[in-house]
Amino acid sequence: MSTDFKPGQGAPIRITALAALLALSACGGSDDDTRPIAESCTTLAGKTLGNGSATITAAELQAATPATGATAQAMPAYCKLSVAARDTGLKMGLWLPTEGWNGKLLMQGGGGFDGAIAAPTANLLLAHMSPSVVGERYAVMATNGGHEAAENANGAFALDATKLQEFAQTSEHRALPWGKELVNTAYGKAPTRSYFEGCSMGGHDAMMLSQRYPEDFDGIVARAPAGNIMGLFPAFSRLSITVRNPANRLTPAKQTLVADAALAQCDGLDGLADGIISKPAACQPNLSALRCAGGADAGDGCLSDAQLATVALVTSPYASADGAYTHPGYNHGLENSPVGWGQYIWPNAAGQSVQGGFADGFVRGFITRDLAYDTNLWNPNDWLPRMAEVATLFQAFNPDLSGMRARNAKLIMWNGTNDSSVTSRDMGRYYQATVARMGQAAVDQTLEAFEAPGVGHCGGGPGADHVDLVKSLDTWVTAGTPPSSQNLVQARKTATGDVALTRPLCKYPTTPRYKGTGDVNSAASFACVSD
Ligand SMILES: [Ca+2]
Repeated sequence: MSTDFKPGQGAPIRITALAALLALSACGGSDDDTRPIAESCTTLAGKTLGNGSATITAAELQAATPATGATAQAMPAYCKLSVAARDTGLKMGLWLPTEGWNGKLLMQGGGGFDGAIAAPTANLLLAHMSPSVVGERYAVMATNGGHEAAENANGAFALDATKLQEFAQTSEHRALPWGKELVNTAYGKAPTRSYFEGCSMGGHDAMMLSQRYPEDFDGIVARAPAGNIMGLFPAFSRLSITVRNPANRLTPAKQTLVADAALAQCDGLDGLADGIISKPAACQPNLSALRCAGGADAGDGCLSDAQLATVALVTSPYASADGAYTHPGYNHGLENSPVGWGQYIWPNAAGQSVQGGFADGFVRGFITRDLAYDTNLWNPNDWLPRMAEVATLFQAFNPDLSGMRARNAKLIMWNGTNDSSVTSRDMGRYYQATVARMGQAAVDQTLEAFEAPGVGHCGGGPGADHVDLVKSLDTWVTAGTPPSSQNLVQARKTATGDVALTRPLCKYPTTPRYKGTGDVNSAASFACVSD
């Protein structure tokens, strides 16, 4: 006999028993008491939740793992629940610590075009995950964004209006109540706080949740926050089309000419020539000395006019004809690095860049809805009505955070200054827009933004990229102390997990400046300055 609730039959005995248990747990015991779940975990498989909107498709116990050297922290034992929506492709994973749950729920964002559920990780070298999520034993949940990765090529999933909507906006908002319900079912207690952390497209989702669904989370961490997604993709498109032409590309030697020129003119602006450009806004290097005589390509010792134009295009703003979609361009720095411009901008041997792969998917699946469309021909200005339709779902650049402000919820933004996917200039633009919209005092209660100088997309590079922003967020939410008052430092780690250098986490728009004396690898030798 099914244990599912059937309308008109009254509640089955199991649910009555559960209600009695809940009542008991509410009346007796200390606040720290939660129901032990190691034995009940696997019995949850097959049950429905969300008033029948979803099913628990699998429930399994995952054993704890010990710390491994300096690179992997200890992983607690989890009850792992897999959930699938009954009506769409939306799936969710939920990891419930079987012992020592800290009473809080954290949702992780996905990346790229999603299509997979990101498990909590104990890898301390993955900069885009706050280690306290595992170390402090949060219940962790994540979604697949509403579709499977097999549908990502050419953005094909976006041909389906429901999948487009769930990916662009609603997957986390829809799944969160399932996570809260299961936490309550499993532990007999609702989470005391619910947080979100995401990077890249997960950072986009963090911004979407902040603006459209401010009731959902008590605090949000947005790393590489791609909220201006409708400006990002046209910028991806124009750069990827440009570098498909071999004449517009830079050999590695030419990339290094540009990188060296940028360092020569910009590295010392922060008081220390350390390979880290900490004041990207002030870094506008003059590259005229790199021009080949006559402007035609004359080998690796100089740049042709076409190559100089490519560099200028990378760092220049974009705007659609109607001004609705804009992008501020990318910062100089790491022009010759695989974690800088080499990650998303420079193409492979076939002429395709990572930006190009995502732009192709956006143009084909989201905009033209033609999976064979020749993306080299795409001009956003020819597609403005469709851009507007998609923007309604997808864009997350509204500087009005009054919904979060009203609930005293908190938002932390973080972006590497040499991210060649999500430009940190957009984080600065967004921050300034919130100040213009809400006023500095209200923004200070709701939002703090941080640049990570010399850091690429979600991490990597010569700069300091590791900082536990979830821990900082939790302190802000529960104790009222904003991140900028927590004396936080970011660290760069070696491949074996050792700290190579630290830098202060400077609240935007301040930047770290070397004091002139002291250990150049220590954050204590730097001050956050506004000059
Ligand atoms: Ca420097």
